[in-house]
Amino acid sequence: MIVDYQNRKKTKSIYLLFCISLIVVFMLSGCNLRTKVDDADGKQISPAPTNIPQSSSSENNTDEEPTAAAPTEAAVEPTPVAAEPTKAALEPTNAAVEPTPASIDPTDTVVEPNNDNENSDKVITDAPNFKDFIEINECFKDYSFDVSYDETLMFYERIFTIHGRYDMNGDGEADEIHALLKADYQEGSYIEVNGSRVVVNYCNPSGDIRMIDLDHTDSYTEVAIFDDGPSADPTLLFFRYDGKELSFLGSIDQFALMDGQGKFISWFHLANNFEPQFYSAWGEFKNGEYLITNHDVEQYIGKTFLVSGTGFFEPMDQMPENYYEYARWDRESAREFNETKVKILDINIEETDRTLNWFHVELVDGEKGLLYFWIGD
Ligand SMILES: [Ca+2]
Ligand SMILES: [Ca+2]
Repeated sequence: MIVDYQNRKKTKSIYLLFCISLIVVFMLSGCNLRTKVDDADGKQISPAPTNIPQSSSSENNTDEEPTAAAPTEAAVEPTPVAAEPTKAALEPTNAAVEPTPASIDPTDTVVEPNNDNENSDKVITDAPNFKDFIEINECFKDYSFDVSYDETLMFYERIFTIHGRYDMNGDGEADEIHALLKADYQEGSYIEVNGSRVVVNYCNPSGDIRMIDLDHTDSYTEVAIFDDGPSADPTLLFFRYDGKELSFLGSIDQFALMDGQGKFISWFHLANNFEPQFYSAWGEFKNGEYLITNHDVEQYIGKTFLVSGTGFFEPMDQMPENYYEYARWDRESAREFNETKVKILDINIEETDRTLNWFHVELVDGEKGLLYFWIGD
């Protein structure tokens, strides 16, 4: 009995010990599990919470280090990038051309999708956005030169003496501007800034002269001289002073558009009578010349536009190669358009002459013909 009792007591104690160790093991393993979860959070394995501090820290970094501009731009301007997916899609190669910025960026794992879009957007900014363009006539500075001339002389005999003071190179100091402009191609016209003179050789100045900022991304403000040209086809001559020398930048028709970032669209390269408007080339001033980049107009073929104004229409089923021979410019072929629906079937334009004026179109009643407009002589 005693043995039995002791054995049973022993079995009980073993069972008790077993239970206690089970509980201890269970508790320990529970603690371990919880520790693992905490560690996991601490080591940013969970995606949702870690991304927020990471991206905000990358923003802080970029604030301190302006060189890492990419993530900030992507973070600050997500909407414009998303709003223009077609542009990115139009030029997929561009994104591939510039892979380095994305790979250099240390935070690219967080902002990678935006970076791709942003790269495309960066490249797109090289080509102008048509919405940014306004008429040059609206861009002149609110500044008036002193202009004097002998009013008794006929307009073609006039000699304009011009003086102004304006900071042209952006160093904070006004520059002395003098000009002598002689009408109707008389010899001896010039413009001078702080003693640096440029002779204006072949010019029919109207006497109008203005200040204009052609590109707000540089410190210069340019002088624009109005040239009436030989037969009412006015142009603007641009001059820039760099702090040492005055130079002639080039000229463009007075009714051209500009984007304020050094890019222009000539009136001759605009579908002026079409709504929505489009263009065949844009240009920049480089080395005293107006250099243009062609813009694809094929994309407008097959589309319908609203046309307004006086045009000329020669009925014909096909666009002839010698279309110019069909242009009569007379009353018989003149037609008035007033937001008239016109479908473009073809556009005749050259690689080297981007004059946008010769359209083969279809009218609402099915009539097809050559449509063109008066663009001067
Ligand atoms: Ca100055
Ligand atoms: Ca400027």
